[in-house]
Amino acid sequence: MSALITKTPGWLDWYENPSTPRFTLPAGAVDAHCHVFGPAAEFPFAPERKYTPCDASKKQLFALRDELGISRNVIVQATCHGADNTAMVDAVQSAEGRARGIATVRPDVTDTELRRLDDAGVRGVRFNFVKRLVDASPKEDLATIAEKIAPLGWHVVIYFEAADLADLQDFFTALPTPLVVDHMGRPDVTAPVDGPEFSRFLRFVDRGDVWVKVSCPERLSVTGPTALNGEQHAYTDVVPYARRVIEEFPDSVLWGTDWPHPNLTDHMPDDGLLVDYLPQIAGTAAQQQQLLVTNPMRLYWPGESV
Ligand code: 0GY
Repeated sequence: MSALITKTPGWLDWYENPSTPRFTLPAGAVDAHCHVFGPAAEFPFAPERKYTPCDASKKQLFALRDELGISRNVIVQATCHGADNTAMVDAVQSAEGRARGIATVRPDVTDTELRRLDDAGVRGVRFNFVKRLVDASPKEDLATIAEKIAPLGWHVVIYFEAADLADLQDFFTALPTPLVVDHMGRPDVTAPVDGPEFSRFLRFVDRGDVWVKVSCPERLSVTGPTALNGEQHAYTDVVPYARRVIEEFPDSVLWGTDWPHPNLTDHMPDDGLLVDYLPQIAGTAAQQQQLLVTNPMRLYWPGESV
C-alpha cells in the first residue's frame, strides 16, 4: 500500500483501505468512471447541489489508480459541483495526459469555452436524469448542448433509472453524438435478466453508437458483497446483467470504479473487491482486454498506444 492509500487523516474519513486485488488488471487499464470532490476549500461545491460529499482529491484518486494497477482515468463531473468544472479540469490537467474529463455545461456555453475544455482533455458532457441528484433540465437545453459539442467529436454520457428509459429513449436516439450509458442504465437486478425492462435496454444499445459502462455493481446489488466458501464474491446478483452486456456488445463496453462512491450509505465498497469482480463479468482475457483497455482507449485516447 502506498503512503497515501494507508488510512490517514488525509484519506477519506468514512473509507476503509482498499484491499489488494487478486486479479491483475491488464497493462493500460482505464477507470472510465470516477470523480473528484473538492477539496471544498479550493473548489467549493455548487449551491444547487442535492448532497454534500466529503472531499475526495485528485491526489487520492491518483494514489488509488496506482494502487489498483490502473493506468488512466476518465473523471466525470459530479452533480455536487454543478456546471463549475474547475476541480475536474484541474485533476485532468494534473494527470499529464493520463486522464480525460466529462463536463457539465449550460446551453449558453460558448465555443471558446468548449475549445478550452477540449484542450484541457474533456471529451464529453453528462446529462443526468436521476431525480434524487438533479432537477430536470429542459430537453431543448440539452439538445442545444448536444448540437454545440457534436463538432468537437465529443459524446454525451447519460445517467438515468431503468424505469425512465421508455420515456427518454426517443430523445436519446435523436441526439447527434455517440452516447455512453452510466451503470448499465441502472437495472433492477431482482427482475429477470431476460425481462422486458432489461430487454428494452439491450435493444436501445443495439441501435448502435451507444457505449455502456458495466460499472457500479455496488449501487445495483441487493445481495451486496457476500462471502462464499470463505472467499469474497462481490455482487453476484449483478453479474448476469454485466455478462449479458459484455457478451452482446464486446466492442462497446467500459468499466469504472465510481470512486469515491457518493451517496452510498449501506456499505462503502472496497475498490480492490470491485477489481476482483471483473473476472466474474469478463471471463476471458480477450473480453478483459476489450473492456479495460481497447474500448476506452478507442473512445478517449484514439490513436494512442497504451
Ligand atoms: C455516480 C453516481 C451517483 C452520483 C452522481 O453526479 C453525481 O452526483 O453521479 C449516484 O448517486 O448514483 O456515478 O457517481
